[in-house]
Amino acid sequence: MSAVSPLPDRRFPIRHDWTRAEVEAVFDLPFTELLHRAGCAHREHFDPTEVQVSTLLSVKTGGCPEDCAYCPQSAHHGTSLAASKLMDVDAVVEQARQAKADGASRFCMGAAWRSPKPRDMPKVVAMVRAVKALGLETCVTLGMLDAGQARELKDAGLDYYNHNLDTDPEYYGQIIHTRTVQDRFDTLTHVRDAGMKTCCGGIVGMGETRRQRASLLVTLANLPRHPESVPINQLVPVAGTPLANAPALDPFEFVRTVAVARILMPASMVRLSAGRAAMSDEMQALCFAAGANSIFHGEKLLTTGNPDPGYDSALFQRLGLRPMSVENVKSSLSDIPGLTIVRENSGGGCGGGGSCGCSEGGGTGPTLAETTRKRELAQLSREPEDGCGCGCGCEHG
Ligand code: SAM
Ligand code: DTB
Ligand code: SF4
Repeated sequence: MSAVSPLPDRRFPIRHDWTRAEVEAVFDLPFTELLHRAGCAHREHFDPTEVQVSTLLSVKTGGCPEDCAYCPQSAHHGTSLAASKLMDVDAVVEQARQAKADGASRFCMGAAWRSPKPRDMPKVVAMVRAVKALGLETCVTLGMLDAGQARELKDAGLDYYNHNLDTDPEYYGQIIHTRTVQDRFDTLTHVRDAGMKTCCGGIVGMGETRRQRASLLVTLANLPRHPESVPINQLVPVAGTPLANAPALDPFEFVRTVAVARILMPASMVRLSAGRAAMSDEMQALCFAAGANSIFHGEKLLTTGNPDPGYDSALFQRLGLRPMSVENVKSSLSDIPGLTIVRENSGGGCGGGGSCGCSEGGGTGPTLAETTRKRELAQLSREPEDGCGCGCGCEHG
């Protein structure tokens, strides 16, 4: 038996230099291979039996001036949704207290705004302070923010700001006409600069191609900092919206999207977000196996349905999953010491041609099966690997 050599620290480091071709190759992996790799990435940063649980509340519903094609809250579409005013702080706090009692670690408040008006800010700030005082993590999603508004929310104790890119920047103009993707980037910059965590993901099933799904995930992963939370929403088709009759996406394609998000952003919470009510138990289980480790719990999302809370608890029990405590949530992305930051392609490559999802791209090398077998053997026996040092177990240095 040869001497034991330590395994590389991180086989799935934090990278900001993904190319679309590389990510498309990850998408194209055989399904079980993709899930295996996503599972490895997940285990490198998290306990895969723990799922972070958030509860969502619409604090200001409907009548939104934006024209997002997917959204039932847009005033541009003929949905039957009644618009309502910003809720009172006490009523919001009561709901947050209940969410905590039901096991949530984070409380997310959403408003159907293009951006908050100055007159709205004091009430939102009071909501954030009060919810934070309950010992919950706080998240809000209010549309576009300027730098001052972001600082105000940070000072109130806001942990996360949810602001999704929603789709491939090149497809964006077909889904939303009232703002640009650059507006989205600007708000994300203000949120990061104010010192808050970002919750930023997208929607799949809006008629986009796999290439466009890959492009959305590349854009997210190549942001200056990975969003600490990455919601992957499946379109909830709502009558009256332009996407009401969008053709349903193959469930395996949704699971693939979750898996690729996990590989690209290994230390982020990947949230199995909207659309769970339409998913089978088996599909949700596959999403957890693919690295999803966060959900919305509660009978409603913002305006549409979510699985019954009792049903979710039973599913967790059947799958051997448990809610993540607030303390463990805090050990995500920004709190892990010593994460490798790889900003540039290091050349040479492991031979996976980028398809193994490791930090080394390019080159020619062993087949997928060889790579996988060698990696598993290396893990089991902890014998020295004759690979490239990227940890993928290949034979090219
Ligand atoms: N108005 C703010 C904004 O757009 O940023 C915050 C609220 S908005 C409803 C938050 C997110 O909900 C959107 O970015 C989108 O990802 C998601 N969403 C809205 N309608 C959806 C639908 N029908 N299916 C899936 N996700 C949806
Ligand atoms: C996110 O990405 N998904 C949530 C949350 N962020 C705010 C919203 C889902 C909304 C689904 C449609 C609705 O219920 O209105
Ligand atoms: Fe308004 Fe947000 Fe809905 Fe777009 S997604 S219409 S910005 S509430």
